[in-house]
Amino acid sequence: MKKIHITTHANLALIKYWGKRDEALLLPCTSSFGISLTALKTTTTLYSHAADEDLIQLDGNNNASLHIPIRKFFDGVRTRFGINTKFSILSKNHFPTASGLASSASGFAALALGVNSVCELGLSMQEISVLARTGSGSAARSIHGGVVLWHKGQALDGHDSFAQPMFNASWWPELRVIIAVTTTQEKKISSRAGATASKETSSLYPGWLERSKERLPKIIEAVRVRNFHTMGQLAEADWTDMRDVMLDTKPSLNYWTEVSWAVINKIIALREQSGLATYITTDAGPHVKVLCLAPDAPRIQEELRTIPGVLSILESCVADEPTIEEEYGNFIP
Ligand code: 2P0
Repeated sequence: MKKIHITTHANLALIKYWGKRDEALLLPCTSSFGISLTALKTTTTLYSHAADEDLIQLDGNNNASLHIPIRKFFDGVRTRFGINTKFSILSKNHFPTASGLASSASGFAALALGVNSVCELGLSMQEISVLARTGSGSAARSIHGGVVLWHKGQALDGHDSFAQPMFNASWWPELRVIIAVTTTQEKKISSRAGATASKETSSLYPGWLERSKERLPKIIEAVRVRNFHTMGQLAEADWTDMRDVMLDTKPSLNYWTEVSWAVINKIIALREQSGLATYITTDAGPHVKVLCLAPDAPRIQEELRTIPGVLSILESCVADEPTIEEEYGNFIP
């Protein structure tokens, strides 16, 4: 029998995914673009067995409600590939989960890579990305390391909505993302519910879609020529647009806290007053992700440490490809 150990990383969007053209298949309204982060690592162990049900352990937390999307994902895999076995899954996020640090992205990416290997499905990376997407949209991006483009696709069945690797981890070794962690609490409104509400109720949503589409080729080019200012400006503009859509949603989605705003204001002040090359993005949560280049990282960390309420600071480079290790033996759940 084969047991698989997978290491994946969450992928931070610089051009965001927020809202779906198909809610069931998790097909996005926008293409998105992001970087895999070394600091947001997930390790997952997976094997198949003959027990009556899937056995799931997440960070030692056995809260059954967290297992529902995972069971649904494996039910989908069994139906689609005609598999009869159940699975044992042990997954650990080496960062705070469900609070806006993309734990579902690295988690479902690992499950898609893992099930392909355990069951020897022989899927291409494109097909693995599509499979990961059925667990959680952003997981489509996390099956790769480096810098990734997730095509929104056109097909109704979603086969062309997958992530494509654009630049590997060594493309831009000086690039850093510093994450100011501001809570260990889970967010009150999930990304899934929030994004649907934004699409349905925010009058700003269509405008953001248009601008996001225009920004995408520009940011790809900025990364290609390693133009940090252009990349940062485009990423921050896309975040600002998404943030305004979130705040304009009825009822308003306010994922940020006073501590988040203190961090954001500090970074903007550093840029405007000291000329520091640094930009901001956040996701559906209160943590703030600060983009910078390696020589400026110590100064930014130092400044963030002075802000009351910043719980920890994670410095990240662009992560390598996921790793998959095989172990053979007789595994009994
Ligand atoms: C992103 N986010 O592009 C965006 C930016 C949050 C803000 O992908 O419903 O957990 O499972 O497909 O992937 C979070 O959304 O949502 C997300 P589902 P997911 O990274």
